[in-house]
Amino acid sequence: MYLEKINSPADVKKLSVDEMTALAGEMRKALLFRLSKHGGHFGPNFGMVEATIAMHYVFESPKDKIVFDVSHQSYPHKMLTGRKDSYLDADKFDDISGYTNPEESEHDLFNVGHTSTSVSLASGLAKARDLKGEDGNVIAVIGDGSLSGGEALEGIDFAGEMDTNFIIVVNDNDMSIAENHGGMYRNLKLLRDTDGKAECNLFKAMGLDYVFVKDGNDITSLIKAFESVKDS
Ligand SMILES: Cc1ncc(C[n+]2csc(CCOP(=O)(O)OP(=O)(O)O)c2C)c(N)n1
Repeated sequence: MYLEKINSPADVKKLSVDEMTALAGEMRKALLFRLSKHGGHFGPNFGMVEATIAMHYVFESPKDKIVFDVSHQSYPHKMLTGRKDSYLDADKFDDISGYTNPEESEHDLFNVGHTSTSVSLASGLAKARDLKGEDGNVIAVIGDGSLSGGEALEGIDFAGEMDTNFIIVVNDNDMSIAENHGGMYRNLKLLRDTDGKAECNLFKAMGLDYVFVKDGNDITSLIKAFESVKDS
């Protein structure tokens, strides 16, 4: 079993793509084990398994800072950052919370549970890094449902003129707690339908560079995309 041997992101970096694919299967089993007995967020975490493996393969957390929106999709991240036992051993279920928590790990940046927070929080980290003359990547992870919240839009607006390393990973799974509403979602659909090639692109219009990944569960294309934006 690969998951049993993962104590930090350094252990993920030693794996081949085939091994990471096997690890993803083990992580889903562990998620199902914990969630079916203990409760928690199923869909958001099942959807983020490969993306989280790829992020920890490419980036150097905790120097590189990953900020999760809501943080209800951070369970795969917890598994890969020293907390796997709380998904493998029922006696350890209560050692961790269902959201990111800086008291649990140096890989968790904020205590959050609200939507639409990650881009603004992460833009503050990026600003602080630059003011202190430090380097490292700052990555905000946000879902399509949370993207239309006011605080997310403020963050994107701010990011568009920061002109510094700042990466926003939009997990557009066309799923939210309720149906998405608003003009933004027409553009997200257009981008999905055109493999990200549509001329009308709300991210580019806000001043950001844009990389499209069609299959968000394909480790190879996720690694390629993250490597293309790392240190940019
Ligand atoms: C301010 C606020 N409003 C509502 C919620 C309830 N809530 C939790 S997750 C979520 C939306 C999740 O959808 P999305 O951002 O697309 O993420 P996904 O679960 O698809 O990964 C909502 C509305 C919340 N946590 N905070």
